[in-house]
Amino acid sequence: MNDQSAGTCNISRRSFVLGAAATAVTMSVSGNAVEFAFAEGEVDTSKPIEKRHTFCDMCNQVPFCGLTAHVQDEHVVRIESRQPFATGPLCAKGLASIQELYDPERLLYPMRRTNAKGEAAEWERISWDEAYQEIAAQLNRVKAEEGAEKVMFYCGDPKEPRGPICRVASLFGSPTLGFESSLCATATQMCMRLVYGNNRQDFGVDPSDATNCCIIWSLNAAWSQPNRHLNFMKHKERGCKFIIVDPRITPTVTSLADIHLQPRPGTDGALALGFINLLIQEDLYDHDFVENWTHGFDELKELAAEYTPEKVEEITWVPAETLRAAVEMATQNTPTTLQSSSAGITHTTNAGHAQRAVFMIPALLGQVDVKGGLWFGLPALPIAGGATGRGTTAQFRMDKKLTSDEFKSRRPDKEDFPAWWTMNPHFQTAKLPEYVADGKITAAVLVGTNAMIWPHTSEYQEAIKNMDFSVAVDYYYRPWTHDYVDMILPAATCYERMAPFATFGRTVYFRDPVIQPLGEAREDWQIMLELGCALGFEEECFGGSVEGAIQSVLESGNVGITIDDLRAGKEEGVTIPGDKNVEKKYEIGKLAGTGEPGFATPSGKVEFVSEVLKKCGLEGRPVYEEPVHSPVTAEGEDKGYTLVLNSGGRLPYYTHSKLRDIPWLNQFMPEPIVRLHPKDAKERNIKTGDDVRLFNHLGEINVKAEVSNIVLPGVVDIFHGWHQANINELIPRDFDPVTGYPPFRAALCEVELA
Ligand SMILES: Nc1nc2c(c(=O)[nH]1)N[C@H]1C(S)=C(S)[C@@H](COP(=O)(O)OP(=O)(O)OC[C@H]3O[C@@H](n4cnc5c(=O)[nH]c(N)nc54)[C@H](O)[C@@H]3O)O[C@H]1N2
Ligand SMILES: Nc1nc2c(c(=O)[nH]1)N[C@H]1C(S)=C(S)[C@@H](COP(=O)(O)OP(=O)(O)OC[C@H]3O[C@@H](n4cnc5c(=O)[nH]c(N)nc54)[C@H](O)[C@@H]3O)O[C@H]1N2
Ligand SMILES: [Mo]
Repeated sequence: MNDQSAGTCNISRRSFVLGAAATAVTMSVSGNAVEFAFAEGEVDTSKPIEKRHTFCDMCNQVPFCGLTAHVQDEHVVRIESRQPFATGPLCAKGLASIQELYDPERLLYPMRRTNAKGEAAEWERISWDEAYQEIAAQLNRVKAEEGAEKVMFYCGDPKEPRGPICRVASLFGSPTLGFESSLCATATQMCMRLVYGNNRQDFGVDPSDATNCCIIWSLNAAWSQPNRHLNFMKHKERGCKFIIVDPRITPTVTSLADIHLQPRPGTDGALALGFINLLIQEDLYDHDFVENWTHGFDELKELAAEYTPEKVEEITWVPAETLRAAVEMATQNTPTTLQSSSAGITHTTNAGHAQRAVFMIPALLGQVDVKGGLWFGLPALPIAGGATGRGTTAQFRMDKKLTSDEFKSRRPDKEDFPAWWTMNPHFQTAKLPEYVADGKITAAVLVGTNAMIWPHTSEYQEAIKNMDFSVAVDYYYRPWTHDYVDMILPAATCYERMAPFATFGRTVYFRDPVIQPLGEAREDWQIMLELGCALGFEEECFGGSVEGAIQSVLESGNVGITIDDLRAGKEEGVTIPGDKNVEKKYEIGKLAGTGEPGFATPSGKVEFVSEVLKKCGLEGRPVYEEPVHSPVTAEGEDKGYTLVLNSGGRLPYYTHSKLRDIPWLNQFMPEPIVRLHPKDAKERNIKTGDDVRLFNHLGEINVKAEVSNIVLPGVVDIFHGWHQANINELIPRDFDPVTGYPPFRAALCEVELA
């Protein structure tokens, strides 16, 4: 029996779901479709089959890829890419989603823990009514005795439930609203806002037909968003040049790169300053733009001057000549755009400054808000919701309250991460262990949460274990987390839910559930709305009705469409007319939000020196700092590990801690693998297929070795989220002061034969 002290995970007990989802099945794949029969043999085509649409939920780009299900007798018997639809085709994960829907390991009933935390968890099935009553009683008790802010409302990677989570947290009165985005997209978005004042260009801008050069700085869409990669390929074939900055030789590099800058992980800040320095020293920057529309140029110039190509080579391992060639390519082939990502650069302790330095490049190139360059979109539809509330509006989420200083002042991250606190409606969860230890958080609602995503996971497990009460909502039992909670609720998958709708630009697609939820699973929106009712907000939560909530979103968004219009437009989507986009909106007062020319930053200009950061007591210039701290133990011993631990580079068939048990996907990488360069492998006498120990001062895991030149000598590459080998146990809890991000991509470790 497992003693369930923090840092452990008992995977042998994964099969305890109270009731299997479906009986045995057979499957066949044809083209981009998958067929799935319930009895032995083929689907019975003599019986009526109805096509119904949904959006795939196998990764976190939700609701995003269109999926069409063929339904017979209320069973999904075949799935295929939805057409016509804004995105597609489905990837391997999407095609395997049918195996998740009918996975016998799915959670299907609410369950309550019957023994003390710290012992191996035992569970009993309870009714939804019992569950809601107990959760409401516990949360209302904490609110009455200690204050509403001590209840954390948290949502992990799933993006779809975030709107109603915001609403319920706000109604309940807790500003302690957390998202997995505090390790993901938010840092990049913050940096974009710090430099340009808004996020209309998100993480950068993909190439359009006008683009002649595209810099992709740390994005591997070939594996993380394959249908987006198809678009990059289209521009490559047209003749657009590509500069790719990535420490690995990914399929994005091999299929697109004219120039590959391959830095030591975590050194992007120095590389970007080197790029900037060359633009300035060789007088390749746009003088007009810099003079009229930027703030802090002289300070940037002085800072960057230290980063000569030779010094940059020393720090980053990128040859001086390759950097020079990249600068030449970017300046000789305008319009030039730049696209970055939600991970990669920001997973280091220098995240905020490094990502800002990268984003300053298009401004120096004079490529701001021009077609083919860093072209700013129009404001999103009010019902689009953004990452914090897909398919909702600011009114629905109650953003006014969530973003007010008065409400936020009760948030625990205020002192630790002042820039984050200033800019975001959700708190930086990095110091959750400290907040629980200090009694600042004592209860939690954890939707789609896996503690494995956090650095040095055991401290977060311990925190969840030490809360007075916590309830999780998930598809599966995740031992790393659920071993430490008091209650688990079963969530309905994308085949079984209605909300939210999907928005692409001005086009909105709606779905009705494809089939009824299996067992007693319920959709996340319904769970949050019903919980809101149980907490005393019956009217504000529409009596628990998802349709009522969607109707309210549409009304508050004031976009002139109803739920009936969306239903009627289910095939082609409903397109809402909008304004025409024009170039250089900053010149005509269409960007700053005040009607004045300029940008929505404190200086009204593109900020090379951030006034927001300075006001928060932080460095305003994009200074570079070494990301890799020598791992000194608590006792002061320097272990001298030299291999750079680069963890989390996406794999095409897994999403974070998910999908390892989906047979069609698991075949591609059945066990965790660490990739090492042949030179490092040889020095350690390691061959492909060997069992190895990967370790540092924080812990160790056992994995298989793969000798590969995907990485440079001195770097190892490993995916996160393996239950049996959680790499995050080895990631130190050192946090970037601007964003609060940990060094997932640039810790240190050693590898040896097991
Ligand atoms: N070492 C390392 N660690 C990382 C990263 C890295 O690159 N390296 N990346 C970080 C990043 S960018 C991210 S986004 C995080 C992601 O990390 P997580 O948020 O943990 O992501 P997942 O494992 O995809 O999902 C979490 C849980 O949500 C459940 N779930 C999935 N969909 C739904 C749903 O619709 N409803 C409900 N209720 N539950 C659902 C899953 O079953 C799972 O248990 O990991 C971070 N951690
Ligand atoms: N199949 C699949 N798709 C996913 C996900 C998944 O888990 N599985 N997760 C989704 C999520 S939550 C996210 S955030 C996105 C992320 O999407 P991407 O950013 O495309 O994904 P990654 O592979 O994490 O990182 C991109 C590249 O950054 C490189 N990189 C690593 N360290 C550094 C560094 O220090 N500097 C630079 N310049 N580059 C570095 C990696 O080698 C990698 O090739 O993917 C999404 N899509
Ligand atoms: Mo992410």
